[in-house]
Amino acid sequence: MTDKGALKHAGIRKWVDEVAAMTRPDRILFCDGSDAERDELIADSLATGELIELNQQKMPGCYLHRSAPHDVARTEHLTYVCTAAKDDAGPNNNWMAPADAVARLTPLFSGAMQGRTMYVVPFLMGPPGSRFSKVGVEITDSKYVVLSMRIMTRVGQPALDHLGASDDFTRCLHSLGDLSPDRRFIMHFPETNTVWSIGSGYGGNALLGKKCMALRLASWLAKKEGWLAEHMLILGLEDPQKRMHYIAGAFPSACGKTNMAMLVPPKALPGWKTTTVGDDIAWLRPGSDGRLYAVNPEAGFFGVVPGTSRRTNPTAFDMIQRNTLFTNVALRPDGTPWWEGHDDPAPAQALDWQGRPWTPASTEKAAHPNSRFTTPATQCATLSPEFENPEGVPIDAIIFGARRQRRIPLVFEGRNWQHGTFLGATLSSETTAAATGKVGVLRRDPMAMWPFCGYNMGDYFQHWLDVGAKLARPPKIFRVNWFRTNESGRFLWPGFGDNLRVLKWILDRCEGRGIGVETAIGAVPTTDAIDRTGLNLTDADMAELLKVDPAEWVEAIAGQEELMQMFGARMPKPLRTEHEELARRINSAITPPDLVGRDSGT
Ligand code: GTP
Ligand code: SPV
Ligand code: MN
Repeated sequence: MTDKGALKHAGIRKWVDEVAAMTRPDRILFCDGSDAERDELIADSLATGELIELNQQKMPGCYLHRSAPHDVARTEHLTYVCTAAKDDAGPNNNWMAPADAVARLTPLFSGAMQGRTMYVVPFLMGPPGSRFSKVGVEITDSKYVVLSMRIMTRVGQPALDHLGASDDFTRCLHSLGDLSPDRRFIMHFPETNTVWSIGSGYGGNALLGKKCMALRLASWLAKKEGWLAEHMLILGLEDPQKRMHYIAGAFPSACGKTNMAMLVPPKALPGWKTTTVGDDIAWLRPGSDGRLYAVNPEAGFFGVVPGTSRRTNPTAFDMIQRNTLFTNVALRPDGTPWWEGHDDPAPAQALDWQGRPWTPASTEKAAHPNSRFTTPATQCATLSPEFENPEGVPIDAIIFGARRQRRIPLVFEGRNWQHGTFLGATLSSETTAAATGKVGVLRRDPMAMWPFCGYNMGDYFQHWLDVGAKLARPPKIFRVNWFRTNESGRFLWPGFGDNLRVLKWILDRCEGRGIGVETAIGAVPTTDAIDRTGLNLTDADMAELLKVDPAEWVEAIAGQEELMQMFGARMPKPLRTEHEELARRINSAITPPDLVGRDSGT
């Protein structure tokens, strides 16, 4: 970390000067990504209380950060896409005219860094040397953001090397402001490749390389350039015959991407091996061989802590024992973190995520439900050898998953790319703590991208169809649901490592094996098509997991009609056709043709 003098790039210097004139920091520091810089940032953060040291004997390099109590998740109602034409942002985004957004935020940024240090963080999204990688520069007044960006992206020289003399970098301006939700905005300007974020120090609101750049702005760019920026994990699975298969999976926030990306195969299915390429974002491009290739633009994992345990996700649990930032977890007297779903029982006493005394008798959670870990990808024991492959990995199957207590079977298969795109476009999920607002409310979340698509989603659906048309060997597309419950609210499916059993069926189907029955919604496995070796799951539960009840789908079709109308003329015709086709199939499943025949005959 050096004074701004070390900053050679003219375009960055010019922009830093402009921002400094507005925000008036006491000092400007330029981040180089070095270990010395990390030590200095940590020492300063410990001194100010922005970090709390965890037990360094048990968890070396681990620290706790407590965010402001009203700043614990993404705030979608304060997130805008600012395009010249409102229709380009679409009904899926809050919109403000670019000039109005600048006028609204300039007073908030003016003098916002007085008494503070401004950090200039050049970062690279994507592997060094890849023609697909993109450079951003984040200006921030938060040390926690700098420390997090150093884990989540490639900071310093790799970014400057990639940029060279070019001025083509995303301008990411961030200030904590006063952390008040009343003066918080996350503004995207895709037409000028810029993000302005103020008033939050948390996650996707503040680590601007992630959702703001690598999804919202990247999706806009991807539309122009013929690729896809998606909210997807990338998993490599080696089968017992030692063949590698890659699966990309889109699940809404806190619906299982990190866990699937690090899945530990069940003992009863020997010979399977997991390799992790990414847990949150995939940049996908058609390759010259007609296949779809995926790159993970991130360098770390910003994962949900609650529920992470040796039992559910041993790979993640081991990965976060060192060099990890914990945000909003509980603190035990021995200086180690704790959270709901930890293997250890609740401690007799602890400090909760806000630093208040907590005991098992407390009615509130010890860790915030959206508490997170920030860990370098290199600490993941299953990290793929292809993690930094500049061309990415070829995708065999795409799966769309969501949190659905009812109606949606454990797995089913789309008939082709167009039908698969329809399955993604009609995804809905029960809301989670990853964004502010009520939890457990069913909402539309097409492709798990509703909060992250930086342009009109009608155009985005068309873009999916266009990309598919360029693929001679498109991935097969599936829907999954790990979260179906029985009447008493218990999850029917064991989930986690056992999800491999479903992935195995998916890969079988990709190779023309695997038994499925055609239903109105797509091909569903028969009850014995999913390998249940060593699993204590009754035939009745399996049947319930795979059940397609046409009567339940009538309501779904009505909901899809709303989606069609919301996008009006921008909804691609082929997806309307798929919607009508589903309605027709469900109708005839409810009223079988032979019944109609008999009725009319009497
Ligand atoms: P973001 O980082 O917000 O995008 O989330 P994510 O999709 O990576 O979700 P993650 O894997 O972190 O899972 C979120 C929560 O769902 C955690 O509490 C997990 O324990 C739980 N979860 C994940 N997979 C499963 C599963 O297969 N079954 C069940 N029952 N719960 C799961
Ligand atoms: C999500 O909400 O999907 C996340 C966490 O991955 S955040 O970076 O805050 O968006
Ligand atoms: Mn996410």
